[in-house]
Amino acid sequence: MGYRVVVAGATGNVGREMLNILAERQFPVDEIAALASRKSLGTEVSFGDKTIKTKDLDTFDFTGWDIALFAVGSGPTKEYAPKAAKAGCVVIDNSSLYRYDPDIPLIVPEVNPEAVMGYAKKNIIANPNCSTAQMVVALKPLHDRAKIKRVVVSTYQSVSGAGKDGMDELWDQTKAVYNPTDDKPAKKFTKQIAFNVIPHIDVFMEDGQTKEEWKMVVETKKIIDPSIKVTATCVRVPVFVGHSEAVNVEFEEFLDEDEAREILREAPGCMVIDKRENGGYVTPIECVGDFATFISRIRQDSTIDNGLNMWIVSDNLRKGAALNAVQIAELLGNRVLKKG
Ligand code: 2RA
Repeated sequence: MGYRVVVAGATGNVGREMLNILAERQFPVDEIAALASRKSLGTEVSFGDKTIKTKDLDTFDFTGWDIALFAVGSGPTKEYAPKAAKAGCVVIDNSSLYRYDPDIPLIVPEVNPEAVMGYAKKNIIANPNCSTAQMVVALKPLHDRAKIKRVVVSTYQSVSGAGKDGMDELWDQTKAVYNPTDDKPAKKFTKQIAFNVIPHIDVFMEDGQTKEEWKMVVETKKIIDPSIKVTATCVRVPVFVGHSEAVNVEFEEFLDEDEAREILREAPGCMVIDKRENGGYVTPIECVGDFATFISRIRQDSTIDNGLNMWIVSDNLRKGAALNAVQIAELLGNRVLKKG
């Protein structure tokens, strides 16, 4: 006995990965429905070795369906997620719409699985921002050992975080550098992204942070511990898939780099690749398609008493979005919606 599962936003980067990962992890699916906007109606998407035609999100009846993975952005989520939840279908939403609602759990299964029990308040669970998810997977086991006081993070975020349009823009601009006649002005990003980096993701806020940076602060507090101070600089880089983060952590007590490395080696969802030699670290191109959160460059920060530096890399479409959502569905299945 399995579940009747819906993927809303099935033709987008994240929606397609949700279908791939449901199949790869052999999630117990009795029936699958792939939903898209009217303009993508009928588009065929893959689910394992099957091909399924998308149905219209606008007219879909969620009654009798168990779980709906949403990857449609905040606007359509606001319109359709409550409809699904009211019909008794548990929504796992990848947009930022519900992440900061105190009545809706924000979950990274390796970090705060117990929060899944809070789903019933609104029948909705929120998936964190991609840049937050990979970071908290690495931080939680260290926090449990030496209590984190402060985190300073700089991100190097791939263009796939901005969707297919972001990937197309990098591709087109890169070609145009060699074929000026192909030149296309920046549209998705504020400046040229090919051979460039842009210190601006999402909108600017009153205090000079961008909303992407604010998300990392607020979500880390909600997922791990509200006492942790976080400051972030989020940067878009000319990489197709894979977010990287340079993370500096200050603890309440001293944590030796070797002990930290051993803790991370044993931690759920983490893969430590950390040798002080050529190539002894992970780069984003190597994480694509993998489930793991990779940690490299673990070293003491000798400028403060209890500090560590590290490099964290993960596939932003997987652990940063689709994989985390499927893992929440697994958690729901194992702890709440037991079947069969
Ligand atoms: C980005 N984290 O990378 C945002 C949304 N996926 O653009």
